[in-house]
Amino acid sequence: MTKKIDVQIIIGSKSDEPKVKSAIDLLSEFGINIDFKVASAHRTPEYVTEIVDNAINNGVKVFITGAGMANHLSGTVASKTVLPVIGIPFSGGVSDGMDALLATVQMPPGVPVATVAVDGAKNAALLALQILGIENKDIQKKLVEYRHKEAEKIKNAI
Ligand code: RP5
Repeated sequence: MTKKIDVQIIIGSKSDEPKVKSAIDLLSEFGINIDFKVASAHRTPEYVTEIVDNAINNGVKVFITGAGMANHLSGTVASKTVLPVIGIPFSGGVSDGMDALLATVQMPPGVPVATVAVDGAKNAALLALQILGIENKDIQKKLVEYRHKEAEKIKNAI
């Protein structure tokens, strides 16, 4: 089935779902067309390829990929496209996410993954919005409003 996709989100396991929820919520709040899938670079490599190809055919502009442990999902997706890939290392595994952080960030020269913090789903969504915002002034405007609102929350915290 064909549907316009702006951001393709892929996570390595259903068990990762709560860790990506904040990204899905924020992108939805901004009215972004997202597609969300679970697929593993190790357990379902062909399915990862299928998702990437389908997203490209449907106009995707940014990928967000998240996995724990040996997060090869982000690098694998990055190897299949020249579109930006934002990788989220998930907590768990060795030193609660250090393994996934290194697996995500330590890409060899030539195939970058824009890596956010361990469990940094919200920043992954914000970075995706900033990328989409380059060509879309409405998104930029909403991002400025979002920053102001967040700043107000801090100022009013006490
Ligand atoms: C990774 O292994 C997944 O992204 C998940 O974070 C971790 C454990 O996966 P499950 O055994 O819960 O499916 O590939």
